[in-house]
Amino acid sequence: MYTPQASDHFTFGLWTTGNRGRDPFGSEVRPVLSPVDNVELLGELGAYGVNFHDNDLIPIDATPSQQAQILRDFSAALQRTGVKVPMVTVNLFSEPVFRDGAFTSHSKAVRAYALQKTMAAMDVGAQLGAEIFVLWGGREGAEVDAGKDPRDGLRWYRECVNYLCEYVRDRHYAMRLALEAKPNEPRGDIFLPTTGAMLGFIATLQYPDMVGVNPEFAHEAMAGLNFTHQVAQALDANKLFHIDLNDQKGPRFDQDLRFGAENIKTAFFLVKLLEDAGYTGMRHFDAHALRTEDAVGVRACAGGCMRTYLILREKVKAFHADQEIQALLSDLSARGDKEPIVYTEAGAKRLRESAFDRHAEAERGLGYERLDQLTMELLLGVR
Ligand code: GLT
Ligand code: MN
Ligand code: MN
Repeated sequence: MYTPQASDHFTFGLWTTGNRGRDPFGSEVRPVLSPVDNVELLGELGAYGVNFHDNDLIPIDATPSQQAQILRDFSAALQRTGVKVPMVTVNLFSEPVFRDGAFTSHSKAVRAYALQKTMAAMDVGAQLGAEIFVLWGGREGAEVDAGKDPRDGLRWYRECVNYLCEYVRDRHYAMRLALEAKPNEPRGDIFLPTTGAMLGFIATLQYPDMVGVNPEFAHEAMAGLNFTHQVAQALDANKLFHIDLNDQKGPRFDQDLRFGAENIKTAFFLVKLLEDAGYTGMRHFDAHALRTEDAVGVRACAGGCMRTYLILREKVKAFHADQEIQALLSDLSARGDKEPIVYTEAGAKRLRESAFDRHAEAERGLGYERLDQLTMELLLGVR
């Protein structure tokens, strides 16, 4: 029951299962996992797909013939394992040239180079069938507000995203862009720090229909936000193009923990939201094994992400089938009819003249304590 199927659309990044455990205070603890071995691993674990940054697969200084050889080997591994490439992204954060931003750099030459690098990554993605291109602007931001008018940053950001949409259209790529927000790290303050901010920005673009969001659990938790609500807003706007699932212990450095490792109730309501909404996109786990782990721990992390998702999906079914929970919910929905509130002049006049007993309506409690306890008991396995 908890064995991943292709139809579950579980994906990982080369940078997640291939994460070597480096942190700002210590070097790598795990050996290199080649892209080909990584694909084999994901195939064995039952993942649907693999995602990567351009330089996770092709080193930045690779010659054209080296690139061709890497792509041949990688494609052969994909063929052998049946693993797909649903999403590709670009690394616009590691190179020193991007130290003050890529799309938001003061330097027009740097912005142009960022576009060049992104177009090349899009070409690779299109060749491998990727339909989503993620943009995570980790270096787009500031520590010092004297250095840049943030409005300039946003204007340059917009120019670049518009440019990339034009490129995708020109090339007839079946590719949509997904913007990933993060409040901070590596920058002191990253521009467009939350999914809600991204949604506002998307509305200002030239081709808003081509651009959506890739919310990450840990990133919204770093900002102290309710991830499920952020994702709900993205779904409501038809902008949930992709999702990064992991976990995080509150506002601190980005932990990218195994999905469900910390906030099990939020993870449950997130799975419920995705399943109830009929979300058909990829469920990407942007999680990596703890630095304490070896190759066995890497498997435990990736396998655990998928298994927890599937367990929670069963719990969602149990929630919908639980008579006591459903009785409380129907009691809530019985408090008013489902007709939308629509303005008419006559209706507004009637409403203005009608009497409303605000005390009577405010008397009854909502029953949320009981509902939450029942949810907890269901999650804890005693229901
Ligand atoms: C980086 C970041 C992730 C993003 C990746 C995509 S890169 O690992 O921390 O959240 O999803 O660029
Ligand atoms: Mn992410
Ligand atoms: Mn993260």
